[in-house]
Amino acid sequence: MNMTRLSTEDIKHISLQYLSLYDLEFQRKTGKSLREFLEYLADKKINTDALKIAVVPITAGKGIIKGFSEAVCLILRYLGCKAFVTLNTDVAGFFEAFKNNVDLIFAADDLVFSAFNLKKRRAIDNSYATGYAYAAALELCAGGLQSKEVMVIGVGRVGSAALEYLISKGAIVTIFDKDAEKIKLTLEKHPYVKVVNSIDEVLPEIELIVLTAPSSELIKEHHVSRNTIIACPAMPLPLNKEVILKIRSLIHDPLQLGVISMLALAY
Ligand code: PYL
Repeated sequence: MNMTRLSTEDIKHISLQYLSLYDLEFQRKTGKSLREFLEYLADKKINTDALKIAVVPITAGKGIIKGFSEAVCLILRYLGCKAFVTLNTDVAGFFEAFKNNVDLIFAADDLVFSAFNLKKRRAIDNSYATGYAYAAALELCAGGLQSKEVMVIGVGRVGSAALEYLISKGAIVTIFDKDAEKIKLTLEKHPYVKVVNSIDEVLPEIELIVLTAPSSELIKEHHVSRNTIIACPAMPLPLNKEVILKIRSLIHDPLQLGVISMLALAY
Protein backbone atom coordinates (compact mmCIF):
# COMPACT_ATOMS: atom_id res chain seq x y z
CA MET A 1 0.00 0.00 0.00
CA ASN A 2 1.96 2.96 -1.25
CA MET A 3 1.30 6.60 -0.32
CA THR A 4 1.46 9.20 -3.04
CA ARG A 5 5.11 10.23 -3.11
CA LEU A 6 5.86 13.91 -2.69
CA SER A 7 8.30 15.53 -5.10
CA THR A 8 10.97 18.16 -4.42
CA GLU A 9 8.76 20.53 -6.43
CA ASP A 10 5.91 20.02 -3.94
CA ILE A 11 7.93 21.17 -0.94
CA LYS A 12 10.82 23.34 -2.13
CA HIS A 13 8.84 26.53 -1.32
CA ILE A 14 8.68 25.67 2.40
CA SER A 15 10.84 28.21 4.28
CA LEU A 16 10.42 29.91 7.68
CA GLN A 17 9.22 33.04 5.87
CA TYR A 18 6.71 31.07 3.80
CA LEU A 19 5.51 29.28 6.95
CA SER A 20 4.77 32.61 8.65
CA LEU A 21 2.55 33.57 5.68
CA TYR A 22 0.92 30.13 5.74
CA ASP A 23 0.34 30.61 9.48
CA LEU A 24 -1.51 33.90 8.91
CA GLU A 25 -3.71 32.26 6.24
CA PHE A 26 -4.42 29.33 8.57
CA GLN A 27 -5.35 31.69 11.41
CA ARG A 28 -7.74 33.60 9.13
CA LYS A 29 -9.54 30.34 8.23
CA THR A 30 -9.54 28.56 11.59
CA GLY A 31 -9.05 31.25 14.23
CA LYS A 32 -5.93 29.47 15.53
CA SER A 33 -2.24 29.92 14.83
CA LEU A 34 -0.25 26.81 13.91
CA ARG A 35 1.23 26.83 17.42
CA GLU A 36 -2.29 26.99 18.96
CA PHE A 37 -3.44 24.27 16.54
CA LEU A 38 -0.58 22.05 17.74
CA GLU A 39 -1.82 22.27 21.34
CA TYR A 40 -5.46 21.95 20.22
CA LEU A 41 -4.66 18.64 18.51
CA ALA A 42 -2.58 17.45 21.48
CA ASP A 43 -5.22 18.70 23.91
CA LYS A 44 -2.37 19.81 26.18
CA LYS A 45 0.30 22.50 26.53
CA ILE A 46 3.51 21.70 24.62
CA ASN A 47 6.81 23.37 25.55
CA THR A 48 8.29 23.07 22.06
CA ASP A 49 11.53 24.91 22.77
CA ALA A 50 12.46 22.14 25.20
CA LEU A 51 11.99 19.51 22.48
CA LYS A 52 15.04 18.12 20.66
CA ILE A 53 14.01 16.40 17.41
CA ALA A 54 16.10 14.58 14.77
CA VAL A 55 14.85 14.17 11.21
CA VAL A 56 16.59 11.17 9.64
CA PRO A 57 16.79 10.90 5.83
CA ILE A 58 16.01 7.35 4.66
CA THR A 59 17.52 5.92 1.47
CA ALA A 60 15.30 2.77 1.33
CA GLY A 61 13.04 2.03 -1.65
CA LYS A 62 12.73 4.95 -4.02
CA GLY A 63 15.27 6.78 -1.90
CA ILE A 64 15.70 10.28 -0.60
CA ILE A 65 13.42 13.12 -1.77
CA LYS A 66 15.70 16.16 -2.04
CA GLY A 67 14.46 18.76 0.43
CA PHE A 68 11.98 16.49 2.24
CA SER A 69 13.88 16.14 5.55
CA GLU A 70 14.81 19.84 5.44
CA ALA A 71 11.13 20.81 4.97
CA VAL A 72 10.05 18.62 7.91
CA CYS A 73 12.85 20.16 10.00
CA LEU A 74 11.78 23.73 9.11
CA ILE A 75 8.14 23.04 10.07
CA LEU A 76 9.29 21.72 13.46
CA ARG A 77 11.67 24.69 13.94
CA TYR A 78 8.84 27.08 13.03
CA LEU A 79 6.89 25.58 15.97
CA GLY A 80 9.85 26.39 18.24
CA CYS A 81 11.42 22.91 18.46
CA LYS A 82 15.19 22.29 18.40
CA ALA A 83 15.03 20.24 15.20
CA PHE A 84 17.91 19.12 12.99
CA VAL A 85 18.51 16.80 10.04
CA THR A 86 21.06 14.11 10.91
CA LEU A 87 24.31 14.11 8.92
CA ASN A 88 23.91 10.36 8.48
CA THR A 89 21.03 8.51 6.84
CA ASP A 90 19.15 5.33 7.85
CA VAL A 91 20.52 3.33 10.80
CA ALA A 92 23.57 5.59 11.13
CA GLY A 93 21.14 8.51 11.29
CA PHE A 94 19.11 6.83 14.04
CA PHE A 95 22.36 6.12 15.88
CA GLU A 96 23.38 9.78 15.55
CA ALA A 97 19.96 10.83 16.85
CA PHE A 98 20.26 8.57 19.90
CA LYS A 99 23.79 9.88 20.57
CA ASN A 100 22.29 13.40 20.55
CA ASN A 101 19.77 12.31 23.18
CA VAL A 102 16.79 13.53 21.14
CA ASP A 103 13.20 13.39 22.39
CA LEU A 104 11.68 12.46 19.03
CA ILE A 105 12.80 11.14 15.63
CA PHE A 106 10.91 11.83 12.38
CA ALA A 107 11.71 9.50 9.47
CA ALA A 108 9.97 8.28 6.29
CA ASP A 109 10.44 5.41 3.87
CA ASP A 110 8.06 4.70 0.96
CA LEU A 111 5.45 3.06 3.19
CA VAL A 112 5.43 4.97 6.48
CA PHE A 113 6.37 8.46 7.63
CA SER A 114 6.51 8.27 11.42
CA ALA A 115 7.24 10.38 14.48
CA PHE A 116 8.90 8.23 17.16
CA ASN A 117 8.67 9.53 20.74
CA LEU A 118 11.67 7.85 22.39
CA LYS A 119 10.68 8.83 25.91
CA LYS A 120 7.04 7.73 25.67
CA ARG A 121 7.66 4.79 23.26
CA ARG A 122 4.98 6.11 20.87
CA ALA A 123 4.98 6.01 17.05
CA ILE A 124 2.53 8.20 15.10
CA ASP A 125 2.20 7.76 11.35
CA ASN A 126 1.66 10.65 8.97
CA SER A 127 -1.48 9.21 7.34
CA TYR A 128 -3.38 8.93 10.64
CA ALA A 129 -2.07 12.29 11.88
CA THR A 130 -2.96 14.02 8.60
CA GLY A 131 -6.56 12.75 8.54
CA TYR A 132 -6.97 13.79 12.18
CA ALA A 133 -5.52 17.26 11.54
CA TYR A 134 -7.60 18.01 8.43
CA ALA A 135 -10.82 17.00 10.18
CA ALA A 136 -9.88 19.23 13.14
CA ALA A 137 -9.06 22.14 10.82
CA LEU A 138 -12.47 21.66 9.10
CA GLU A 139 -14.12 21.69 12.54
CA LEU A 140 -12.46 24.99 13.47
CA CYS A 141 -13.20 26.53 10.08
CA ALA A 142 -16.87 25.44 10.32
CA GLY A 143 -17.22 26.63 13.92
CA GLY A 144 -17.95 23.13 15.26
CA LEU A 145 -19.26 19.81 13.88
CA GLN A 146 -22.03 18.75 16.31
CA SER A 147 -24.99 17.43 14.24
CA LYS A 148 -23.50 18.85 11.02
CA GLU A 149 -23.47 16.86 7.76
CA VAL A 150 -19.92 16.14 6.56
CA MET A 151 -18.83 14.23 3.44
CA VAL A 152 -15.61 12.16 3.47
CA ILE A 153 -14.41 11.33 -0.04
CA GLY A 154 -11.81 8.54 0.14
CA VAL A 155 -11.76 6.28 3.23
CA GLY A 156 -8.21 4.94 3.06
CA ARG A 157 -5.73 5.53 5.88
CA VAL A 158 -6.10 9.33 5.82
CA GLY A 159 -9.88 9.36 5.29
CA SER A 160 -10.47 6.79 8.05
CA ALA A 161 -8.61 8.94 10.59
CA ALA A 162 -10.63 11.98 9.52
CA LEU A 163 -13.85 9.92 9.85
CA GLU A 164 -12.97 8.88 13.43
CA TYR A 165 -12.38 12.51 14.40
CA LEU A 166 -15.58 13.75 12.73
CA ILE A 167 -17.71 11.08 14.46
CA SER A 168 -16.07 11.84 17.82
CA LYS A 169 -17.21 15.46 17.41
CA GLY A 170 -20.83 14.52 16.63
CA ALA A 171 -20.78 15.05 12.86
CA ILE A 172 -23.24 13.15 10.62
CA VAL A 173 -20.90 11.55 8.10
CA THR A 174 -21.54 10.43 4.53
CA ILE A 175 -18.73 8.56 2.75
CA PHE A 176 -17.79 7.85 -0.85
CA ASP A 177 -14.99 5.62 -2.09
CA LYS A 178 -14.68 3.81 -5.42
CA ASP A 179 -13.13 0.84 -3.57
CA ALA A 180 -15.97 -1.36 -2.21
CA GLU A 181 -13.57 -3.11 0.16
CA LYS A 182 -12.73 0.18 1.90
CA ILE A 183 -16.45 0.96 2.25
CA LYS A 184 -17.05 -2.51 3.73
CA LEU A 185 -14.21 -2.08 6.26
CA THR A 186 -15.52 1.35 7.26
CA LEU A 187 -19.10 0.11 7.75
CA GLU A 188 -17.86 -2.75 9.95
CA LYS A 189 -16.43 -0.14 12.34
CA HIS A 190 -19.05 2.58 11.81
CA PRO A 191 -22.41 1.00 10.84
CA TYR A 192 -24.24 4.34 11.06
CA VAL A 193 -22.17 6.10 8.45
CA LYS A 194 -24.13 6.91 5.28
CA VAL A 195 -22.71 5.58 1.98
CA VAL A 196 -23.34 7.01 -1.49
CA ASN A 197 -22.42 5.48 -4.84
CA SER A 198 -22.00 8.91 -6.36
CA ILE A 199 -21.12 12.28 -4.87
CA ASP A 200 -23.99 13.72 -6.98
CA GLU A 201 -26.41 12.20 -4.48
CA VAL A 202 -25.40 14.61 -1.70
CA LEU A 203 -23.39 17.50 -3.20
CA PRO A 204 -23.77 20.50 -3.15
CA GLU A 205 -26.29 20.00 -0.28
CA ILE A 206 -23.50 18.83 2.07
CA GLU A 207 -21.16 21.82 2.42
CA LEU A 208 -18.41 20.35 4.63
CA ILE A 209 -16.04 18.02 2.76
CA VAL A 210 -12.87 16.09 3.63
CA LEU A 211 -11.34 15.16 0.28
CA THR A 212 -8.55 12.56 0.57
CA ALA A 213 -8.97 10.77 -2.78
CA PRO A 214 -6.09 11.71 -5.12
CA SER A 215 -8.34 11.03 -8.15
CA SER A 216 -8.36 14.38 -9.85
CA GLU A 217 -11.39 16.37 -11.03
CA LEU A 218 -13.88 14.37 -8.92
CA ILE A 219 -15.46 17.51 -7.48
CA LYS A 220 -16.84 19.87 -10.12
CA GLU A 221 -18.23 23.40 -9.78
CA HIS A 222 -21.84 22.18 -9.49
CA HIS A 223 -20.84 20.04 -6.49
CA VAL A 224 -20.04 23.07 -4.34
CA SER A 225 -21.67 26.27 -3.09
CA ARG A 226 -20.14 29.52 -1.81
CA ASN A 227 -20.59 28.12 1.73
CA THR A 228 -18.66 24.94 1.00
CA ILE A 229 -15.48 24.27 3.00
CA ILE A 230 -13.07 21.64 1.66
CA ALA A 231 -10.26 20.15 3.78
CA CYS A 232 -8.03 18.40 1.25
CA PRO A 233 -4.70 16.78 2.17
CA ALA A 234 -4.51 15.03 -1.22
CA MET A 235 -1.42 15.78 -3.31
CA PRO A 236 -1.44 16.99 -5.99
CA LEU A 237 -4.53 19.13 -5.21
CA PRO A 238 -7.40 17.52 -7.19
CA LEU A 239 -9.51 20.69 -7.49
CA ASN A 240 -9.76 23.06 -10.45
CA LYS A 241 -9.65 26.83 -10.02
CA GLU A 242 -13.40 27.29 -10.64
CA VAL A 243 -14.11 25.15 -7.56
CA ILE A 244 -11.42 26.86 -5.48
CA LEU A 245 -12.70 30.34 -6.37
CA LYS A 246 -16.34 29.42 -5.67
CA ILE A 247 -16.05 27.80 -2.20
CA ARG A 248 -15.79 29.59 1.15
CA SER A 249 -12.50 27.99 2.30
CA LEU A 250 -9.93 25.46 1.18
CA ILE A 251 -7.56 23.87 3.70
CA HIS A 252 -4.63 22.32 1.85
CA ASP A 253 -0.84 21.94 2.07
CA PRO A 254 1.70 19.26 1.06
CA LEU A 255 3.19 18.56 4.51
CA GLN A 256 2.60 21.21 7.21
CA LEU A 257 -0.59 20.09 9.00
CA GLY A 258 0.51 16.43 8.87
CA VAL A 259 3.85 17.16 10.55
CA ILE A 260 2.23 19.43 13.18
CA SER A 261 -0.29 16.69 13.95
CA MET A 262 2.41 14.00 14.18
CA LEU A 263 4.19 16.07 16.84
CA ALA A 264 0.92 16.78 18.69
CA LEU A 265 -0.13 13.11 18.80
CA ALA A 266 3.35 11.76 19.52
CA TYR A 267 3.99 14.19 22.37
C1 PYL B 1 5.08 11.81 3.82
C2 PYL B 1 4.49 12.08 2.49
C3 PYL B 1 3.11 12.63 2.53
C4 PYL B 1 2.54 12.10 1.29
N1 PYL B 1 3.27 11.12 0.81
C5 PYL B 1 4.34 10.81 1.66
C6 PYL B 1 5.63 10.54 0.90
O1 PYL B 1 5.99 11.23 -0.02
N2 PYL B 1 6.33 9.48 1.36
C7 PYL B 1 7.64 9.15 0.83
C8 PYL B 1 8.67 9.90 1.70
C9 PYL B 1 10.07 9.40 1.34
C10 PYL B 1 11.14 10.21 2.09
C11 PYL B 1 12.55 9.73 1.77
C12 PYL B 1 13.53 10.65 2.49
O2 PYL B 1 13.88 11.71 1.90
O3 PYL B 1 13.90 10.33 3.64
N3 PYL B 1 12.73 8.32 2.20
